[in-house]
Amino acid sequence: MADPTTRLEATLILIKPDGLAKSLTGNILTRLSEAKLEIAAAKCLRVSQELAEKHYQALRDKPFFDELIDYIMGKRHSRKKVLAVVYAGDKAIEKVRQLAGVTNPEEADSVSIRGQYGRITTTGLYENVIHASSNVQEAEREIKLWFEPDEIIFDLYPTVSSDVTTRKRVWVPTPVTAKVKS
Ligand code: FUP
Repeated sequence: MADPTTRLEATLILIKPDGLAKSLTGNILTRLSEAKLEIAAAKCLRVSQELAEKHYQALRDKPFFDELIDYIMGKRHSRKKVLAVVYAGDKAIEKVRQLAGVTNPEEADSVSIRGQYGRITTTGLYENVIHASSNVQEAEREIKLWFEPDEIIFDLYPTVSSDVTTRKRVWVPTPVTAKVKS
């Protein structure tokens, strides 16, 4: 069995709805590229109540929890989606957290992503434009929550084959058009 301590380190980042509404995607990805990590997975998705609550389960007793759930679901912004990206590489978690800055945008280094682009709302919620996993355990839990194994190009964590059959939408086949005689 592979030694888990030698595993490729990975971290989850989310560009939150405020980051997308402010057209910061390009700037944020450019800043994150400074860490010289590999993008292992990426997708744009709408966040369900269930996913939001699971993601922030550790904060469920906080007074700002309901506001936080509305925020990550995009209910406070014009963009009801997030961009989720998995970065992999040496010290990925620490490098990305460094570039992201601390949770409170007012306390974050002014050249960090949160320091540059975040704000505190009038109700006191930190709208800090980006989520970044804070440790190895959190990264694993979050990556498994947001991505299926086949959506990630590296084998980050052990998988098993499962025969579960689920109904899913597929593309309608493109009709073969008859050749028009000239
Ligand atoms: P972080 O790991 O930096 O995202 O920080 P937390 O998991 O503690 O917080 C998650 C989110 O809750 C933050 F991104 C913003 C929000 N939050 C507040 O609005 N106020 C707080 O005092 C703490 C967190």
